[in-house]
Amino acid sequence: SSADQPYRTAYHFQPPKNWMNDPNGPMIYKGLYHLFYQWNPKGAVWGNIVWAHSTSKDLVNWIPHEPAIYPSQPADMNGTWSGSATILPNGTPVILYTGINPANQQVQNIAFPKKASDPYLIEWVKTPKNPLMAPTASNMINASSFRDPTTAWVGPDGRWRVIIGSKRGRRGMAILYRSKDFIHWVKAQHPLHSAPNTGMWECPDFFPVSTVSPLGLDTSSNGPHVKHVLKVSLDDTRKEYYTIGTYDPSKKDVYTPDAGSVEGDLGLRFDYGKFYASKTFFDSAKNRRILWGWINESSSVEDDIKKGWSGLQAVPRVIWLDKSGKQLVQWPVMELEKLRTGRVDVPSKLLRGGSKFEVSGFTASQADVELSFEVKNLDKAEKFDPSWVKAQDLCTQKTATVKGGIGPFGIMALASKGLEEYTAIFFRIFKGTNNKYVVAMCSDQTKSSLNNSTDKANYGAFLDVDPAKEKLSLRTLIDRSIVESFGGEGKGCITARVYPTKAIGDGAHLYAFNYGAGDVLISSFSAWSMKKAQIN
Ligand code: DQQ
Repeated sequence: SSADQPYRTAYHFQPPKNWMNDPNGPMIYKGLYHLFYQWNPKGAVWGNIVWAHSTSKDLVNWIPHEPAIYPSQPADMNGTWSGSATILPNGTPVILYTGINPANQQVQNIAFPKKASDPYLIEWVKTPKNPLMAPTASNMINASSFRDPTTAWVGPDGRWRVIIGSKRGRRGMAILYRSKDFIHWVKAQHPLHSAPNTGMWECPDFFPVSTVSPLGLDTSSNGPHVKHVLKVSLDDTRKEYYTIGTYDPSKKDVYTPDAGSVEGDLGLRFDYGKFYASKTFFDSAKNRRILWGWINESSSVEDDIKKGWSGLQAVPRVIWLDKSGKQLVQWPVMELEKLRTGRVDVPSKLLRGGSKFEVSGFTASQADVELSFEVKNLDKAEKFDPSWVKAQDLCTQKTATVKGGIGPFGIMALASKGLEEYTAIFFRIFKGTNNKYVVAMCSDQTKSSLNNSTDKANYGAFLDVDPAKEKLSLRTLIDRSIVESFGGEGKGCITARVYPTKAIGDGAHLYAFNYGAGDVLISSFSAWSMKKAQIN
Protein backbone atom coordinates (compact mmCIF):
# COMPACT_ATOMS: atom_id res chain seq x y z
CA SER A 1 0.00 0.00 0.00
CA SER A 2 1.07 3.59 -0.46
CA ALA A 3 1.40 4.01 3.32
CA ASP A 4 4.24 1.47 3.57
CA GLN A 5 5.63 2.51 0.18
CA PRO A 6 5.73 6.32 0.34
CA TYR A 7 8.51 6.49 -2.27
CA ARG A 8 6.91 4.42 -5.00
CA THR A 9 5.81 6.74 -7.74
CA ALA A 10 2.38 7.26 -9.30
CA TYR A 11 3.21 8.22 -12.86
CA HIS A 12 6.86 7.35 -13.43
CA PHE A 13 7.69 4.05 -15.06
CA GLN A 14 8.60 1.35 -12.53
CA PRO A 15 8.54 -2.44 -12.48
CA PRO A 16 6.28 -4.02 -9.82
CA LYS A 17 9.36 -4.88 -7.77
CA ASN A 18 13.14 -5.31 -7.77
CA TRP A 19 16.03 -3.57 -9.46
CA MET A 20 15.74 -1.69 -12.77
CA ASN A 21 18.44 0.16 -14.68
CA ASP A 22 18.85 1.17 -18.34
CA PRO A 23 15.93 1.67 -20.72
CA ASN A 24 16.45 -0.70 -23.68
CA GLY A 25 15.12 -0.91 -27.22
CA PRO A 26 12.37 1.74 -27.02
CA MET A 27 10.25 1.83 -30.18
CA ILE A 28 6.77 2.16 -31.60
CA TYR A 29 5.42 -0.85 -33.49
CA LYS A 30 1.94 -1.22 -34.95
CA GLY A 31 0.81 1.76 -32.87
CA LEU A 32 2.12 0.36 -29.59
CA TYR A 33 5.01 1.81 -27.62
CA HIS A 34 7.52 -0.74 -26.34
CA LEU A 35 9.92 -0.27 -23.49
CA PHE A 36 12.40 -2.93 -22.42
CA TYR A 37 14.64 -2.41 -19.44
CA GLN A 38 17.51 -4.00 -17.55
CA TRP A 39 15.85 -5.83 -14.68
CA ASN A 40 16.84 -8.19 -11.89
CA PRO A 41 14.07 -10.80 -11.44
CA LYS A 42 15.61 -11.81 -8.10
CA GLY A 43 16.20 -8.70 -6.04
CA ALA A 44 16.55 -4.97 -5.47
CA VAL A 45 20.24 -4.75 -6.38
CA TRP A 46 21.92 -5.10 -9.80
CA GLY A 47 22.35 -8.69 -11.02
CA ASN A 48 20.80 -11.57 -13.04
CA ILE A 49 19.92 -9.02 -15.69
CA VAL A 50 17.18 -9.75 -18.24
CA TRP A 51 15.28 -7.53 -20.66
CA ALA A 52 11.94 -6.97 -18.96
CA HIS A 53 9.24 -5.70 -21.29
CA SER A 54 6.18 -3.44 -21.16
CA THR A 55 3.92 -1.88 -23.78
CA SER A 56 1.71 1.18 -23.86
CA LYS A 57 -0.78 2.94 -26.12
CA ASP A 58 -0.02 6.39 -24.74
CA LEU A 59 3.42 6.37 -23.03
CA VAL A 60 1.59 6.91 -19.72
CA ASN A 61 -0.18 3.63 -18.87
CA TRP A 62 1.85 0.43 -19.30
CA ILE A 63 1.13 -3.26 -19.25
CA PRO A 64 3.82 -5.77 -18.32
CA HIS A 65 4.90 -8.77 -20.38
CA GLU A 66 7.25 -11.66 -19.75
CA PRO A 67 10.95 -10.82 -20.09
CA ALA A 68 11.76 -10.67 -23.81
CA ILE A 69 15.48 -11.41 -23.77
CA TYR A 70 17.33 -13.50 -21.19
CA PRO A 71 20.43 -15.70 -21.23
CA SER A 72 19.67 -18.68 -23.48
CA GLN A 73 22.65 -19.35 -25.74
CA PRO A 74 26.44 -19.36 -25.42
CA ALA A 75 26.74 -15.79 -26.76
CA ASP A 76 24.73 -14.43 -23.83
CA MET A 77 25.09 -17.10 -21.18
CA ASN A 78 26.55 -14.68 -18.63
CA GLY A 79 24.37 -11.68 -19.32
CA THR A 80 21.90 -9.87 -21.56
CA TRP A 81 22.92 -6.25 -21.31
CA SER A 82 21.79 -3.04 -22.95
CA GLY A 83 20.91 -2.49 -26.59
CA SER A 84 18.54 -0.93 -29.06
CA ALA A 85 15.81 -1.68 -31.55
CA THR A 86 15.92 -0.87 -35.25
CA ILE A 87 12.84 -0.94 -37.48
CA LEU A 88 13.89 -2.52 -40.79
CA PRO A 89 12.65 -1.08 -44.12
CA ASN A 90 10.03 -3.86 -44.31
CA GLY A 91 8.60 -2.58 -41.03
CA THR A 92 9.73 -5.36 -38.69
CA PRO A 93 11.93 -4.58 -35.70
CA VAL A 94 15.16 -6.26 -34.67
CA ILE A 95 17.12 -5.85 -31.47
CA LEU A 96 20.88 -5.62 -31.11
CA TYR A 97 22.07 -6.14 -27.54
CA THR A 98 25.22 -6.97 -25.62
CA GLY A 99 25.73 -10.54 -24.50
CA ILE A 100 28.30 -11.72 -22.00
CA ASN A 101 29.82 -14.94 -23.28
CA PRO A 102 31.30 -17.87 -21.32
CA ALA A 103 34.72 -16.18 -21.34
CA ASN A 104 33.05 -13.07 -19.85
CA GLN A 105 33.70 -11.12 -23.02
CA GLN A 106 31.24 -8.52 -24.22
CA VAL A 107 29.80 -9.37 -27.65
CA GLN A 108 26.93 -8.04 -29.78
CA ASN A 109 23.94 -10.24 -30.56
CA ILE A 110 20.71 -10.00 -32.49
CA ALA A 111 17.16 -11.04 -31.59
CA PHE A 112 14.10 -11.15 -33.87
CA PRO A 113 10.39 -11.14 -33.07
CA LYS A 114 9.03 -14.68 -33.26
CA LYS A 115 5.76 -13.42 -34.74
CA ALA A 116 5.94 -10.01 -36.41
CA SER A 117 2.13 -10.08 -36.66
CA ASP A 118 1.90 -9.77 -32.86
CA PRO A 119 1.89 -6.05 -31.97
CA TYR A 120 2.99 -6.96 -28.42
CA LEU A 121 6.10 -8.73 -29.71
CA ILE A 122 5.96 -11.09 -26.76
CA GLU A 123 8.45 -13.66 -27.98
CA TRP A 124 11.93 -13.03 -29.29
CA VAL A 125 14.21 -15.53 -30.99
CA LYS A 126 17.94 -15.51 -31.48
CA THR A 127 20.14 -16.91 -34.22
CA PRO A 128 22.90 -19.48 -33.66
CA LYS A 129 25.01 -17.01 -35.68
CA ASN A 130 25.36 -14.91 -32.53
CA PRO A 131 27.59 -13.18 -31.69
CA LEU A 132 27.58 -10.93 -34.73
CA MET A 133 30.37 -8.71 -33.40
CA ALA A 134 33.08 -9.80 -30.99
CA PRO A 135 36.53 -8.83 -29.75
CA THR A 136 39.20 -10.85 -31.56
CA ALA A 137 42.97 -11.15 -31.39
CA SER A 138 43.31 -8.80 -34.36
CA ASN A 139 40.61 -6.14 -33.96
CA MET A 140 42.10 -4.49 -30.85
CA ILE A 141 38.73 -4.34 -29.09
CA ASN A 142 38.83 -4.31 -25.29
CA ALA A 143 36.69 -7.34 -24.38
CA SER A 144 35.45 -5.84 -21.11
CA SER A 145 34.62 -2.47 -22.69
CA PHE A 146 32.54 -3.23 -25.74
CA ARG A 147 28.84 -2.79 -25.22
CA ASP A 148 25.48 -1.11 -25.76
CA PRO A 149 24.78 -1.06 -29.53
CA THR A 150 22.67 1.86 -30.77
CA THR A 151 19.74 1.86 -33.16
CA ALA A 152 21.29 1.22 -36.60
CA TRP A 153 20.98 3.61 -39.54
CA VAL A 154 21.45 3.28 -43.31
CA GLY A 155 23.88 5.34 -45.37
CA PRO A 156 23.40 6.39 -49.00
CA ASP A 157 25.40 3.29 -50.01
CA GLY A 158 22.62 1.12 -48.60
CA ARG A 159 24.81 -0.26 -45.84
CA TRP A 160 23.74 -0.34 -42.20
CA ARG A 161 25.79 1.34 -39.53
CA VAL A 162 25.78 0.91 -35.77
CA ILE A 163 28.03 2.14 -32.97
CA ILE A 164 29.11 0.33 -29.84
CA GLY A 165 30.50 2.02 -26.72
CA SER A 166 34.12 1.32 -25.88
CA LYS A 167 37.44 2.75 -24.75
CA ARG A 168 41.11 2.35 -25.51
CA GLY A 169 43.14 3.28 -22.46
CA ARG A 170 41.43 6.44 -21.18
CA ARG A 171 40.08 7.38 -24.62
CA GLY A 172 36.34 6.82 -24.83
CA MET A 173 35.11 5.74 -28.24
CA ALA A 174 32.14 4.79 -30.36
CA ILE A 175 33.26 1.85 -32.51
CA LEU A 176 31.56 1.82 -35.91
CA TYR A 177 30.42 -1.35 -37.68
CA ARG A 178 28.82 -1.65 -41.13
CA SER A 179 26.65 -4.35 -42.67
CA LYS A 180 24.81 -5.09 -45.91
CA ASP A 181 22.37 -7.60 -44.41
CA PHE A 182 22.25 -6.79 -40.66
CA ILE A 183 23.89 -10.17 -39.93
CA HIS A 184 27.45 -9.83 -41.20
CA TRP A 185 29.04 -6.81 -39.60
CA VAL A 186 32.45 -5.40 -40.48
CA LYS A 187 34.30 -3.09 -38.13
CA ALA A 188 35.20 0.25 -39.71
CA GLN A 189 38.82 1.28 -39.46
CA HIS A 190 37.96 4.50 -37.61
CA PRO A 191 35.55 4.89 -34.75
CA LEU A 192 32.59 7.18 -35.46
CA HIS A 193 34.07 9.44 -32.77
CA SER A 194 36.37 9.28 -29.75
CA ALA A 195 37.57 11.69 -27.06
CA PRO A 196 40.58 11.60 -24.75
CA ASN A 197 40.32 11.19 -20.97
CA THR A 198 36.65 10.35 -20.89
CA GLY A 199 36.96 6.63 -20.05
CA MET A 200 34.41 4.02 -21.05
CA TRP A 201 31.47 5.26 -23.13
CA GLU A 202 28.38 3.37 -22.08
CA CYS A 203 25.06 3.54 -23.89
CA PRO A 204 26.01 5.82 -26.78
CA ASP A 205 23.11 7.36 -28.66
CA PHE A 206 23.46 8.91 -32.11
CA PHE A 207 20.63 10.63 -33.91
CA PRO A 208 19.78 13.39 -36.40
CA VAL A 209 17.96 16.62 -35.44
CA SER A 210 16.36 19.17 -37.72
CA THR A 211 17.80 22.70 -37.76
CA VAL A 212 14.50 24.14 -38.99
CA SER A 213 11.79 22.27 -37.10
CA PRO A 214 11.15 20.79 -33.66
CA LEU A 215 9.76 17.63 -35.30
CA GLY A 216 11.86 14.52 -34.92
CA LEU A 217 13.73 12.70 -37.67
CA ASP A 218 14.02 9.02 -38.37
CA THR A 219 17.45 7.74 -37.40
CA SER A 220 18.68 7.32 -40.99
CA SER A 221 17.68 10.88 -42.04
CA ASN A 222 20.41 13.15 -43.30
CA GLY A 223 20.99 16.01 -45.72
CA PRO A 224 20.49 19.77 -45.57
CA HIS A 225 18.95 21.20 -42.38
CA VAL A 226 20.13 18.16 -40.41
CA LYS A 227 22.65 18.10 -37.58
CA HIS A 228 23.65 15.07 -35.52
CA VAL A 229 23.83 14.50 -31.78
CA LEU A 230 26.16 12.06 -30.04
CA LYS A 231 25.41 11.30 -26.40
CA VAL A 232 27.54 9.09 -24.22
CA SER A 233 27.23 7.90 -20.62
CA LEU A 234 30.52 8.11 -18.75
CA ASP A 235 31.10 5.07 -16.60
CA ASP A 236 33.72 6.96 -14.53
CA THR A 237 31.44 9.74 -13.33
CA ARG A 238 28.04 8.11 -13.97
CA LYS A 239 27.11 11.25 -15.88
CA GLU A 240 26.21 11.82 -19.50
CA TYR A 241 27.18 14.48 -21.98
CA TYR A 242 26.33 15.20 -25.58
CA THR A 243 27.74 17.17 -28.47
CA ILE A 244 26.06 18.53 -31.59
CA GLY A 245 27.91 18.20 -34.86
CA THR A 246 28.00 17.08 -38.45
CA TYR A 247 28.01 13.64 -39.98
CA ASP A 248 28.21 12.66 -43.63
CA PRO A 249 28.19 8.89 -44.24
CA SER A 250 29.08 9.41 -47.92
CA LYS A 251 32.36 11.10 -47.02
CA LYS A 252 34.53 10.09 -44.08
CA ASP A 253 31.78 8.34 -42.17
CA VAL A 254 32.90 9.99 -38.94
CA TYR A 255 31.05 12.41 -36.69
CA THR A 256 32.60 15.83 -36.06
CA PRO A 257 31.34 17.87 -33.10
CA ASP A 258 30.85 21.57 -33.82
CA ALA A 259 33.72 23.90 -32.99
CA GLY A 260 33.62 24.89 -29.34
CA SER A 261 31.68 21.83 -28.20
CA VAL A 262 32.92 20.54 -24.89
CA GLU A 263 33.68 16.84 -24.39
CA GLY A 264 33.58 15.18 -21.00
CA ASP A 265 32.30 16.24 -17.64
CA LEU A 266 31.93 19.92 -18.53
CA GLY A 267 29.91 19.17 -21.64
CA LEU A 268 26.20 19.70 -22.24
CA ARG A 269 23.78 17.34 -20.55
CA PHE A 270 20.26 16.15 -21.14
CA ASP A 271 19.77 16.34 -17.39
CA TYR A 272 22.02 17.90 -14.77
CA GLY A 273 20.72 15.72 -11.96
CA LYS A 274 20.30 11.96 -11.73
CA PHE A 275 19.87 10.62 -15.24
CA TYR A 276 21.91 7.90 -16.93
CA ALA A 277 22.09 5.33 -19.73
CA SER A 278 19.49 7.31 -21.67
CA LYS A 279 18.25 6.43 -25.12
CA THR A 280 16.04 8.08 -27.74
CA PHE A 281 13.76 6.67 -30.42
CA PHE A 282 11.84 8.15 -33.32
CA ASP A 283 8.09 8.09 -32.80
CA SER A 284 6.83 7.76 -36.37
CA ALA A 285 3.20 8.11 -35.23
CA LYS A 286 3.72 11.66 -33.95
CA ASN A 287 6.94 12.62 -35.75
CA ARG A 288 8.88 13.33 -32.62
CA ARG A 289 12.03 12.00 -31.01
CA ILE A 290 11.50 10.73 -27.48
CA LEU A 291 14.10 10.39 -24.76
CA TRP A 292 14.08 7.79 -21.98
CA GLY A 293 16.55 7.89 -19.08
CA TRP A 294 17.21 5.81 -15.99
CA ILE A 295 16.92 7.54 -12.60
CA ASN A 296 18.88 5.73 -9.94
CA GLU A 297 18.06 5.81 -6.23
CA SER A 298 19.75 8.23 -3.85
CA SER A 299 18.94 5.99 -0.91
CA SER A 300 21.24 3.46 0.72
CA VAL A 301 21.38 -0.10 -0.64
CA GLU A 302 20.02 -1.20 2.74
CA ASP A 303 16.95 1.00 2.27
CA ASP A 304 16.53 -0.24 -1.31
CA ILE A 305 16.49 -3.83 -0.13
CA LYS A 306 14.02 -2.92 2.61
CA LYS A 307 11.61 -1.27 0.18
CA GLY A 308 12.14 -4.07 -2.34
CA TRP A 309 12.88 -2.02 -5.43
CA SER A 310 15.38 0.33 -6.96
CA GLY A 311 15.30 2.60 -9.99
CA LEU A 312 12.80 4.60 -12.04
CA GLN A 313 12.59 5.92 -15.55
CA ALA A 314 12.23 9.66 -16.07
CA VAL A 315 9.02 10.61 -17.86
CA PRO A 316 9.40 10.22 -21.62
CA ARG A 317 10.51 13.58 -23.01
CA VAL A 318 10.31 15.02 -26.50
CA ILE A 319 13.74 16.27 -27.53
CA TRP A 320 14.67 18.70 -30.30
CA LEU A 321 17.32 21.24 -31.32
CA ASP A 322 16.99 24.70 -29.81
CA LYS A 323 16.65 27.66 -32.19
CA SER A 324 20.18 28.72 -31.24
CA GLY A 325 21.47 25.44 -32.69
CA LYS A 326 23.71 25.21 -29.63
CA GLN A 327 21.76 22.88 -27.39
CA LEU A 328 18.81 20.51 -27.21
CA VAL A 329 15.50 21.25 -25.53
CA GLN A 330 13.20 18.75 -23.81
CA TRP A 331 9.60 18.64 -22.70
CA PRO A 332 7.52 15.87 -21.09
CA VAL A 333 5.34 14.14 -23.71
CA MET A 334 1.97 15.92 -23.88
CA GLU A 335 0.14 12.64 -23.10
CA LEU A 336 1.23 13.09 -19.49
CA GLU A 337 -1.13 16.06 -19.20
CA LYS A 338 -4.06 13.58 -19.25
CA LEU A 339 -3.20 12.83 -15.65
CA ARG A 340 -3.61 16.44 -14.56
CA THR A 341 -6.62 17.12 -12.37
CA GLY A 342 -7.89 19.80 -9.95
CA ARG A 343 -6.05 22.78 -11.36
CA VAL A 344 -5.04 25.55 -8.97
CA ASP A 345 -4.06 28.96 -10.36
CA VAL A 346 -2.23 31.67 -8.51
CA PRO A 347 -3.05 35.13 -9.90
CA SER A 348 -0.06 37.11 -11.08
CA LYS A 349 1.68 38.61 -8.06
CA LEU A 350 4.79 40.35 -6.89
CA LEU A 351 7.00 38.13 -4.75
CA ARG A 352 8.92 40.52 -2.58
CA GLY A 353 12.51 39.87 -1.61
CA GLY A 354 12.61 37.76 1.55
CA SER A 355 9.08 36.37 1.28
CA LYS A 356 7.35 33.07 0.67
CA PHE A 357 3.79 31.72 0.48
CA GLU A 358 2.10 28.37 0.33
CA VAL A 359 0.16 27.19 -2.72
CA SER A 360 -2.46 24.69 -1.59
CA GLY A 361 -5.56 22.94 -2.88
CA PHE A 362 -3.80 20.18 -4.79
CA THR A 363 -1.89 17.00 -3.95
CA ALA A 364 1.56 18.40 -3.32
CA SER A 365 3.17 14.95 -3.14
CA GLN A 366 1.98 14.04 -6.64
CA ALA A 367 1.78 17.09 -8.86
CA ASP A 368 2.66 18.97 -11.99
CA VAL A 369 3.57 22.62 -11.34
CA GLU A 370 4.16 25.18 -14.05
CA LEU A 371 5.11 28.78 -13.40
CA SER A 372 6.99 31.72 -14.79
CA PHE A 373 8.79 34.70 -13.37
CA GLU A 374 9.56 38.15 -14.70
CA VAL A 375 12.27 40.29 -13.20
CA LYS A 376 11.59 43.92 -14.08
CA ASN A 377 14.57 45.36 -12.27
CA LEU A 378 17.88 43.54 -12.37
CA ASP A 379 19.93 46.27 -10.67
CA LYS A 380 20.46 44.18 -7.55
CA ALA A 381 22.05 41.28 -9.45
CA GLU A 382 25.45 40.37 -7.98
CA LYS A 383 28.54 40.04 -10.12
CA PHE A 384 29.07 36.56 -11.50
CA ASP A 385 32.25 34.90 -10.25
CA PRO A 386 33.80 33.21 -13.31
CA SER A 387 35.34 30.52 -11.08
CA TRP A 388 31.88 28.91 -11.02
CA VAL A 389 32.59 26.82 -14.07
CA LYS A 390 30.02 24.24 -13.07
CA ALA A 391 26.59 25.39 -11.98
CA GLN A 392 26.61 22.44 -9.61
CA ASP A 393 29.44 24.04 -7.61
CA LEU A 394 27.53 27.31 -7.36
CA CYS A 395 24.37 25.47 -6.27
CA THR A 396 26.32 23.48 -3.69
CA GLN A 397 27.78 26.66 -2.20
CA LYS A 398 24.62 28.77 -2.40
CA THR A 399 21.76 26.66 -1.16
CA ALA A 400 18.15 27.89 -1.05
CA THR A 401 18.51 29.84 2.18
CA VAL A 402 21.63 31.78 1.14
CA LYS A 403 20.34 35.28 0.36
CA GLY A 404 21.36 36.82 -2.94
CA GLY A 405 20.76 39.95 -5.04
CA ILE A 406 18.31 38.58 -7.59
CA GLY A 407 17.34 35.17 -6.35
CA PRO A 408 17.16 32.56 -5.06
CA PHE A 409 13.52 32.51 -6.17
CA GLY A 410 11.52 29.41 -7.05
CA ILE A 411 9.59 26.70 -5.28
CA MET A 412 10.00 24.41 -2.31
CA ALA A 413 8.51 21.05 -3.22
CA LEU A 414 7.81 18.09 -0.92
CA ALA A 415 8.02 20.52 1.98
CA SER A 416 6.90 19.69 5.51
CA LYS A 417 4.73 22.25 7.31
CA GLY A 418 7.57 23.50 9.48
CA LEU A 419 10.09 23.33 6.59
CA GLU A 420 12.18 20.70 8.37
CA GLU A 421 12.14 19.07 4.96
CA TYR A 422 11.92 20.50 1.44
CA THR A 423 13.50 20.20 -1.99
CA ALA A 424 14.05 23.64 -3.49
CA ILE A 425 14.19 24.35 -7.21
CA PHE A 426 15.15 27.93 -7.89
CA PHE A 427 16.96 30.50 -10.00
CA ARG A 428 19.72 33.01 -9.32
CA ILE A 429 20.57 35.81 -11.72
CA PHE A 430 24.04 37.36 -11.87
CA LYS A 431 25.62 40.14 -13.85
CA GLY A 432 28.11 38.61 -16.24
CA THR A 433 30.48 40.28 -18.66
CA ASN A 434 29.40 42.36 -21.70
CA ASN A 435 26.16 43.42 -20.00
CA LYS A 436 24.94 39.83 -20.18
CA TYR A 437 23.20 38.08 -17.34
CA VAL A 438 24.04 34.62 -16.10
CA VAL A 439 21.06 32.52 -15.00
CA ALA A 440 21.66 29.52 -12.77
CA MET A 441 18.98 26.93 -12.05
CA CYS A 442 19.51 24.86 -8.89
CA SER A 443 17.93 21.80 -7.36
CA ASP A 444 18.78 21.81 -3.66
CA GLN A 445 18.36 18.50 -1.86
CA THR A 446 20.24 19.40 1.32
CA LYS A 447 17.00 19.60 3.34
CA SER A 448 15.07 16.98 1.40
CA SER A 449 14.94 14.40 4.16
CA LEU A 450 15.59 13.96 7.86
CA ASN A 451 16.98 10.55 6.92
CA ASN A 452 20.72 11.10 6.90
CA SER A 453 21.67 8.01 4.94
CA THR A 454 20.46 9.41 1.60
CA ASP A 455 22.64 11.18 -0.94
CA LYS A 456 21.68 14.88 -0.84
CA ALA A 457 24.05 16.28 -3.46
CA ASN A 458 22.83 19.48 -5.11
CA TYR A 459 22.55 19.93 -8.85
CA GLY A 460 22.73 22.95 -11.12
CA ALA A 461 22.51 24.10 -14.73
CA PHE A 462 23.20 27.40 -16.46
CA LEU A 463 20.27 28.49 -18.58
CA ASP A 464 20.66 30.24 -21.90
CA VAL A 465 17.84 32.70 -21.19
CA ASP A 466 18.05 36.50 -21.16
CA PRO A 467 16.09 37.56 -18.06
CA ALA A 468 16.07 41.18 -19.23
CA LYS A 469 13.94 40.20 -22.22
CA GLU A 470 12.37 36.83 -21.49
CA LYS A 471 10.28 35.20 -18.83
CA LEU A 472 11.98 32.59 -16.72
CA SER A 473 9.83 29.48 -16.63
CA LEU A 474 9.87 26.41 -14.46
CA ARG A 475 7.92 23.18 -14.71
CA THR A 476 8.38 20.62 -11.96
CA LEU A 477 6.97 17.12 -11.89
CA ILE A 478 6.67 15.96 -8.30
CA ASP A 479 6.04 12.26 -7.78
CA ARG A 480 6.63 11.14 -4.18
CA SER A 481 10.37 10.46 -4.38
CA ILE A 482 11.23 12.19 -7.63
CA VAL A 483 11.42 15.87 -8.45
CA GLU A 484 11.94 16.36 -12.18
CA SER A 485 12.35 19.98 -13.26
CA PHE A 486 12.42 21.75 -16.63
CA GLY A 487 13.77 25.31 -16.58
CA GLY A 488 13.71 27.94 -19.34
CA GLU A 489 11.07 26.11 -21.39
CA GLY A 490 13.10 22.90 -21.30
CA LYS A 491 16.56 24.34 -21.86
CA GLY A 492 17.77 23.03 -18.50
CA CYS A 493 16.52 19.81 -16.91
CA ILE A 494 17.36 18.58 -13.43
CA THR A 495 16.08 15.39 -11.85
CA ALA A 496 16.47 14.59 -8.16
CA ARG A 497 15.50 11.63 -5.97
CA VAL A 498 14.41 12.53 -2.45
CA TYR A 499 13.04 10.59 0.51
CA PRO A 500 11.10 12.87 2.84
CA THR A 501 10.00 11.43 6.17
CA LYS A 502 7.40 14.11 7.05
CA ALA A 503 6.58 15.59 3.65
CA ILE A 504 4.78 12.47 2.46
CA GLY A 505 1.09 12.09 1.58
CA ASP A 506 -0.95 14.90 3.17
CA GLY A 507 2.17 16.03 4.98
CA ALA A 508 3.60 17.38 1.74
CA HIS A 509 3.25 21.10 0.90
CA LEU A 510 4.46 23.45 -1.78
CA TYR A 511 5.76 26.98 -1.35
CA ALA A 512 6.87 29.73 -3.68
CA PHE A 513 9.76 31.73 -2.27
CA ASN A 514 12.10 34.60 -3.00
CA TYR A 515 15.12 34.93 -0.71
CA GLY A 516 16.83 37.51 -2.89
CA ALA A 517 17.03 41.25 -2.19
CA GLY A 518 15.15 42.22 -5.36
CA ASP A 519 11.46 41.61 -6.01
CA VAL A 520 10.31 39.26 -8.76
CA LEU A 521 6.95 38.97 -10.46
CA ILE A 522 5.19 35.64 -10.66
CA SER A 523 3.51 36.12 -14.03
CA SER A 524 1.84 32.71 -14.14
CA PHE A 525 1.46 29.82 -11.72
CA SER A 526 -0.62 26.68 -12.20
CA ALA A 527 -0.49 23.48 -10.21
CA TRP A 528 -2.31 20.22 -10.82
CA SER A 529 -2.73 17.08 -8.79
CA MET A 530 -1.60 14.14 -10.87
CA LYS A 531 -3.75 11.03 -11.11
CA LYS A 532 -2.11 7.67 -10.75
CA ALA A 533 -1.19 6.03 -14.04
CA GLN A 534 -1.66 2.31 -14.61
CA ILE A 535 1.93 1.15 -14.67
CA ASN A 536 2.77 -2.53 -14.85
N1 DQQ B 1 24.24 -1.09 -17.80
C1 DQQ B 1 24.24 -2.28 -18.61
C2 DQQ B 1 25.41 -2.14 -19.53
C3 DQQ B 1 25.59 -0.67 -19.61
C4 DQQ B 1 25.32 -0.23 -18.20
C5 DQQ B 1 24.31 -3.49 -17.72
C6 DQQ B 1 24.96 1.23 -18.10
O1 DQQ B 1 25.13 -2.71 -20.81
O2 DQQ B 1 26.88 -0.32 -20.06
O3 DQQ B 1 23.16 -3.60 -16.93
O4 DQQ B 1 24.21 1.52 -16.97
